[in-house]
Amino acid sequence: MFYLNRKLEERNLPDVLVSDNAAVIDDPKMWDSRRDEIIKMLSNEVYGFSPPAPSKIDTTILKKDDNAFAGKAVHSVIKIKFDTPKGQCSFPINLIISKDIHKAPLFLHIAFRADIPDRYFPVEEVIDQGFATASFCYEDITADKDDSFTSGLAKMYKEGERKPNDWGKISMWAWAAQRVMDYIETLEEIDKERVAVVGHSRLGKTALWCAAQDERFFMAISNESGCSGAAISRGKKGERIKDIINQFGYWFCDNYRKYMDNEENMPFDQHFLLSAIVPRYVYVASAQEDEWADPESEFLSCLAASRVFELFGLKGLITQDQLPEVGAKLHEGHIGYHLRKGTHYLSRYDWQCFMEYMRKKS
Ligand code: GTR
Repeated sequence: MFYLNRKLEERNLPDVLVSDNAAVIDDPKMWDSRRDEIIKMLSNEVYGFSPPAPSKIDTTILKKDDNAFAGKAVHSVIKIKFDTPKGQCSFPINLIISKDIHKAPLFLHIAFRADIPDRYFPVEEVIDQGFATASFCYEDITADKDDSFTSGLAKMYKEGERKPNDWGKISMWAWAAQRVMDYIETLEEIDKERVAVVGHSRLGKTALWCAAQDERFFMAISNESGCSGAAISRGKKGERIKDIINQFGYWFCDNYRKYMDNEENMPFDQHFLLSAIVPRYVYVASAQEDEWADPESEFLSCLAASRVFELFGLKGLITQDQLPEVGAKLHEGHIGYHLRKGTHYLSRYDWQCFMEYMRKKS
């Protein structure tokens, strides 16, 4: 790996296997406490701290179609309800379970729209390949705009002045996905050990952060998540921390502002986010023309996180010693990766790859 290692060295990354007190992590037994440190660091510096899970969630079935997709599946719309410091909060999810499969693995899609199907979500194809799906629209959690945290979940947890490490909206969307997982855990029909959380772009960042914090997820799938998602920030092309904060500062905690034009001083980089998912599975998808996300920085992040899998005697990304060519599909290791041709989009091809990888690893 001479060439790729050199590429990584050029990024001058902090070592994910050296703890805050400079101890070298060389035994898998040391990983849990290192992982805790990483989650705390990313909470404090990037995404903000999330509140604890509510003591329980309740549900109501809003709609049920027993013959969805030409009779192949049951499609339920379910309201997830839970208590917050300011009263009850709720949001709807779509749950689709094939009638033919018992204990189906499930894709939990954090979605831009609630539509079933949707141009980013070919539900029937997913069902036909033996998976169940759960999904929710992220704006049903809190609006994707700078509204001073006055909408939805944000409002329910808002207390006075915002602290520098209070949660941003990515943390809120990720927390909501965890509440969906609370519900999934109660479902007999689902294989709870095989739940992958999926998102595209801002919601790819969210999917990674969700699985990083919550070990119940079997796999995180990030499609073109780019800046502050899968992509290494040091030496990144396209969108930089300054750009994302200027446009979407409310996605993060305020401490993240420290790193605008100051990436070199971050005590972490985004391979820490992928590493927090180890030894579970990580899938990163890039698109060739998605220069804003920067496929090369997404790919190198996978390589940097692979060292943590090696600590467990596992292989992270399995690749030749070269940057991936367009069309590359690297599905052998504990980190999966593909580079699709085309632009920033969550396509059917991407879903086919996710399903192929899930099948292979299940
Ligand atoms: C962009 C943002 C990216 C990405 C994208 C998206 O404008 O700068 O980081 O999140 O939106 O979510 O589609």
